[in-house]
Amino acid sequence: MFQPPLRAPAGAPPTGVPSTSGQGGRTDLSRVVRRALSGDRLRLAYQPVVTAEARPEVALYEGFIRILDELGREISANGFVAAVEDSPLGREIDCASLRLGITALRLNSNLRLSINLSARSIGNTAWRNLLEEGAQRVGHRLLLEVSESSLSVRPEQVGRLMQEMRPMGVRFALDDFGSGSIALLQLREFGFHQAKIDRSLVGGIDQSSDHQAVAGALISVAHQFGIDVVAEGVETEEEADHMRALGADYLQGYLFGRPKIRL
Ligand code: G
Ligand code: MN
Repeated sequence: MFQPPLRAPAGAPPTGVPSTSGQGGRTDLSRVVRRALSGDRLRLAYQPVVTAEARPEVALYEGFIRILDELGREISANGFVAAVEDSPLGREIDCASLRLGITALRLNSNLRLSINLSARSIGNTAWRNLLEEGAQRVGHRLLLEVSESSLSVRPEQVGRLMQEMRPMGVRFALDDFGSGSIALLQLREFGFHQAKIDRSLVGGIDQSSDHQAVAGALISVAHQFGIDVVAEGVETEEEADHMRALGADYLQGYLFGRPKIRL
């Protein structure tokens, strides 16, 4: 079984995000992030993506960036990433995430890993250098996830990156598929390898014929284009069964495993 390279101290439960409310909330979060960067307290948490068979097997992992507080406890990423996304610190987090992912791939020759790409980092020289250097060694086991919203904001930059990285074997997934920002033809035009159906469609799909209709249509379009489909955010057996019946190729979500720093 694959072992990620960097470990969190054992037995440390996740903690909440420092407050973002009130004056100085953003500053507090920036300080937490800056200290974590300088103190080597950023980690990837790995969540399995499994085959949609009756006996699921892990096909790859998605890496989510996490920070540890001074006591080694995990802090949920959503708050701090959103708070610094537009600033230079956001680029540093993206670089750290990519560096950790590439290191994990280099140390584990069986590992396939997907990393979330922020469109804002595509033009960043440090990030780009890291990607090119890493892709030469482990590009064929790396998948980069581009969200629908990122694609709609910077389509030319994303398209160019995809073209330039493809010869090195790097593949691309469209994240949050079905959340609403793109035209379906773009799936084909950009040459995505994988489409990840948004959690908002998958959650409770067993109880909504509307969600079933939309997810079924998205899967059908992706398959017509020769693109694999992952259902994100699968939390119950009922959701998994429905996504299997609709033809999803892979399933991901708490039902199969939460993101973990240590596997
Ligand atoms: O945008 P993206 O799909 O990469 O976001 C993934 C986020 O969803 C991560 O923060 C991850 O921890 C979270 N996540 C992963 N699986 C599940 C799940 O089954 N349910 C919910 N609610 N969140 C999930
Ligand atoms: Mn993702």
